[in-house]
Amino acid sequence: MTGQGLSSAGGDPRLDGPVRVRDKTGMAEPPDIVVLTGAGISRESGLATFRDADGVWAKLRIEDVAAPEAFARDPARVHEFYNARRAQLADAAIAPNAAHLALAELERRWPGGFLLVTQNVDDLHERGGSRRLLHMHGELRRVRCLRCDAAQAWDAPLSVQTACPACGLSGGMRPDIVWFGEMPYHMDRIAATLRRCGLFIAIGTSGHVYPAAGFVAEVAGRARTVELNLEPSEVASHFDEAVHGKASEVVPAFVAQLLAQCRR
Ligand code: BV8
Repeated sequence: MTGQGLSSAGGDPRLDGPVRVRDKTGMAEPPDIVVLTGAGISRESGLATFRDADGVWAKLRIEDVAAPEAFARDPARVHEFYNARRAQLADAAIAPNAAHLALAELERRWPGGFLLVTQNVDDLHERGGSRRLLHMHGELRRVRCLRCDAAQAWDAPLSVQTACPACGLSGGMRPDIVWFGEMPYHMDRIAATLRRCGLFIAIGTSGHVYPAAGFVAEVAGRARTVELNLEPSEVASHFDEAVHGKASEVVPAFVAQLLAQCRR
């Protein structure tokens, strides 16, 4: 098979457009795949989900730690919440699981276009080998300065006293996370890719948070839609197919089945 990558304007290899491929027989192209992941894919790596019984929102209120108003009201509390999660992510015990690895293999071997959109702010997809990846809710290991808007990688604790390395001012450093009420990142690129996709796979997400939960409705009827989740999500009725089980089991099995089909 020969292919011709369509690189993105910015030249960022992680955002290369779909690889258009025709096999020797000129058979129809394999569908472009969009995968959406949520906290459930990282659960078996040791990171809590949000809405399970032992989840993050069982102990804390969104309004207190994951909204701009919370940060304006009590920045120290919000910094404490994200500093703890950033420190946990740095723990050697937290590592990509078989589901993360399977998605990276699918990206490498799928002959059609591929994009992984994650709601997760951890870096387990990158560490598992994924490259065509968009973090629509931001990243735990990045921070942004409200004074000069510079964003950068960051692994240390953050506080209101932290001075921005770019502008030198303190008091304005925040986690580079999309809070409730804020516009998610990369929405234009996600919308354009959803318009082209022929296979939409949602993994480990409750279908509770919008706009991510609305993606399946956008593609239903013109793309094959599959939900891989521990249990039916709140938008399960929009999916053509579902496989319920742990991500580390159902995702590798589904990826193996997909790759076997495209080899035929
Ligand atoms: C927006 C921060 C518009 C990062 C997150 C008022 C104003 C504006 C918007 C709204 C509003 N009221 C409501 C909205 C919309 C709002 C929303 O959807 N609210 C909900 C509560 C109803 N959305 C927003 O605010 C979004 N912004 O709409 O902006 C706008 C328009 C114009 C101009 C400006 C703005 C922003 C949404 C992003 C918010 N940030 N988090 C962080 O701290 O981590 S969202 C948060 O939920 C996380 O990012 C998380 O990823 C996301 C979704 O949760 P899930 O990933 O699905 O996790 P959950 O625990 O829910 O489910 C886990 C699933 O896994 C379960 O189904 C479980 O069964 C399964 N599972 C468990 N274990 C396993 C498993 N599956 C497989 N294997 C396993 N082992």
